[in-house]
Amino acid sequence: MTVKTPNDNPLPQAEHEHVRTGTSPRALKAAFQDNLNLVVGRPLEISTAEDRYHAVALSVRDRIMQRWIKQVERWNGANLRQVSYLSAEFLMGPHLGKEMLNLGITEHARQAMTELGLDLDQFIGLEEEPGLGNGGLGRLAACYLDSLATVGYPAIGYGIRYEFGIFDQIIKDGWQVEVTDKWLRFGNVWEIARPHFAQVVKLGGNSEHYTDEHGADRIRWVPGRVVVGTPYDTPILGHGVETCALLRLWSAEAAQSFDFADFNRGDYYGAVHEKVYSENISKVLYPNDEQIQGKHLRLEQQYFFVACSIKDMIRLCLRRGLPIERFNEMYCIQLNDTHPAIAIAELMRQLVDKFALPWEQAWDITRKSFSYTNHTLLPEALEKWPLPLFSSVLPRHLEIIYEINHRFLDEIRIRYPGDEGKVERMSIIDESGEKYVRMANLAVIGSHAINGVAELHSELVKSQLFADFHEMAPERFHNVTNGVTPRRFIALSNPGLARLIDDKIGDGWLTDLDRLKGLETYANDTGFQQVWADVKRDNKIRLAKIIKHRTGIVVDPASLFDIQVKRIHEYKRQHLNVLNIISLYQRIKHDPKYVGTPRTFIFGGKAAPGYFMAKLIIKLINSVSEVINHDPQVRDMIKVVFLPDYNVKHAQNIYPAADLSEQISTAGKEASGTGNMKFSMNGALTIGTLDGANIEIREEVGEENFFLFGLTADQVASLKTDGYAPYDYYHGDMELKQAIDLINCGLFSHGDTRLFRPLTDHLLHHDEYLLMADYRPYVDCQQEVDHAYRDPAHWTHMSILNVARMGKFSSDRAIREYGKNIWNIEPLQ
Ligand code: F58
Repeated sequence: MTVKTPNDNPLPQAEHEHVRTGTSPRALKAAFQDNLNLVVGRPLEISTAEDRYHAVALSVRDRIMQRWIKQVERWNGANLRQVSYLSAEFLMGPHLGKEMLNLGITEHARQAMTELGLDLDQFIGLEEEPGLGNGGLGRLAACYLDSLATVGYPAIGYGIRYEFGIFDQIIKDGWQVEVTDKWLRFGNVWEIARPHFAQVVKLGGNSEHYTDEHGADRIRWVPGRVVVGTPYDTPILGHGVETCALLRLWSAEAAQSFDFADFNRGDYYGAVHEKVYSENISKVLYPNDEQIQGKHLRLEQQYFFVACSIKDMIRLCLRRGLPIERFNEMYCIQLNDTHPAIAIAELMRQLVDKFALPWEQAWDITRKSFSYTNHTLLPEALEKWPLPLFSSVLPRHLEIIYEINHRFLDEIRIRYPGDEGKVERMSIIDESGEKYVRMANLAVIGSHAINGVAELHSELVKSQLFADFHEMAPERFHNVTNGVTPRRFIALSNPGLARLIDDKIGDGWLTDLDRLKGLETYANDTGFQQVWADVKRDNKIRLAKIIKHRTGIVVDPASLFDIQVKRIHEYKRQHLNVLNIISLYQRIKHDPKYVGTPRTFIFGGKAAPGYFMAKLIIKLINSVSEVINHDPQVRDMIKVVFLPDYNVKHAQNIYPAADLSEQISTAGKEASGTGNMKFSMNGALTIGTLDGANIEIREEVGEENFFLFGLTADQVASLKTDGYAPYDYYHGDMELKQAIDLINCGLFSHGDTRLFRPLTDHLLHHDEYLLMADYRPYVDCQQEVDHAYRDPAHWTHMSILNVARMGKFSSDRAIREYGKNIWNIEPLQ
């Protein structure tokens, strides 16, 4: 029996049969066998599951390539402006399931495998995830590629092919332990190396003046060393369309000529060292530690991929027959935060030093090409490079930045005579102490458009972070609220829900998410509520099995699944969640007749390896979990689970199973959040603050369908200026005091009263993120949640409305807004 999957739209009959491109079960079966035998080189009988995964993946890839080839022909024929999305991170998630979904061949592939006695889902589960990103920012880049392809904008995502992505997290004795992620161990079938498009990148050395053949004074960069960047291409197919985006990731290698020179001199070890040193550049993704700033290699990484990408764009521009003067007509370059912002200086260098354009013309082209997205207001996350480090890696770029800065500050002095404070704040060079290059200022000055990622965040970008720049040119500031792809985060992750939606409103919603509104009519329909609740229950059973398998903890799928998954950070306040759990625990212990809603609290997320407090929060969650889960008096009421190694693959099993989504950051700190959207799209209700995109989610789903608590961003700011005294809250609230005291007395740490002191002391005496102030409203709001969950029909009604009203948060909408307001381009479709 074949089951219809949502949005399986097979191609017309004729194409079904071709072994490399056909999409019928028969063609897919033949393709699998061919690939297994002729490419993987294994007979079916003795092939391993990995071999078979490879053969399936190759069969899918063939079908994508066919579309890619057609598209390249189309692109070449048309004079289209192309999006270059520059990002140090792309957190793509596993490809196989998603590509089959977008091709519309999942069920045919499943049937083909079944006929061979094989299980497609086993292969989907085997795929190593390319974890080339830390969290939200990298995942956003991946969602945007999916949407660029689906909406039909010509686009290339440029980034780094890290050999080691984000570490794998294991938990030992409650602590996070990092394990290297060897995602390339079995190769990567989705990519194609393109060594003939390799680029040479200079580093270090110095710049020198020379006179060219026309007698003009010119400057050139004489590098200390060079490395080669080889591009690896992965086409990313859109959903239900023939268009692809391209992900082009650069891998660093030694420049051979240098090796040979050393070999010839007999310096074998010197040559090997050079090779190893060069390859280091794309070796490892930096975790989002605070200490990144001093890292020489990190700056080299950033420049490396940016230089390769800009050269690649110039190559393509000239190949198309466009003169370099028209570069900006061919490209809109989006900077995904400041990590690629050095591209501004690099394009200037190319235009001025190499193509000998006058400075003013080069600057005009540059500013028309670039736009910049800011993803954080946290001061410690704003990139700045110590001047000596910067000049040792990029001496010529520093000169160019000085020139950009000099001209810019002259303008400021004319416009605001005597306002040296403004000049200091707006300067690209921070001269307040040790000197730094401020990458955010470079990004703002060198871009025609700047945007934040949710309405509140964009307002704060204008009023706080870049207030001086905004005052000067308000028209350059925009908001584009983030979005996520419903293909991965509904259809692929939650097929049960997708089928249910298809049955009710047809299958067009996946590329037109506003159509989910059609579900509103059924929100009160008890029959529909029942099947809706059944889907949720099935997803919870699936997650419960995973939890049992991965942690040994048994959880009850009938309990409320209360989930907080995201990077561990103090501003995200996982420890506020823990304080509520401890208070609940106390209440149950003290009141034998306590009636409440049984809950399973689920956490997941990685801490940056160098972030002590975040690691201590993980230890606290696990310690509380150990005590509560083993206490016979409470364990039927509450369970606490820390699911290790939160990543895209695991996330796909988590969002669909959530009843409650925890979005509890201190107002004003979370730029947008995107997990909040993924939960809501899967029918979870949110408990959250007025922060980031929570505000817009609440506006969309209706305030009665959202559990709101806590200080607003304005209240946070005034509380801080008025003098915040966390200790007073501790003394003023018995339950809060008990929770903190319980941690301090060693109950969760086998009697060790010092273990969690750094955390509790910080809360009592500093509490930068105002947990103490938000504790009571949070705990009370959790009581409302408890109450609401006891009315299943109403809860399901709210759940349906959450999904029905999530249209705005599709990444397709976000990408269309970029297209219209920032890039000024029209989609192909
Ligand atoms: C995140 N930033 C924001 N940065 O925190 C989140 O609110 C937002 O939804 C998301 O971007 C997408 O806009 C983020 O994930 C990083 O991971 C950086 C990576 C490079 C090192 C510094 C952190």
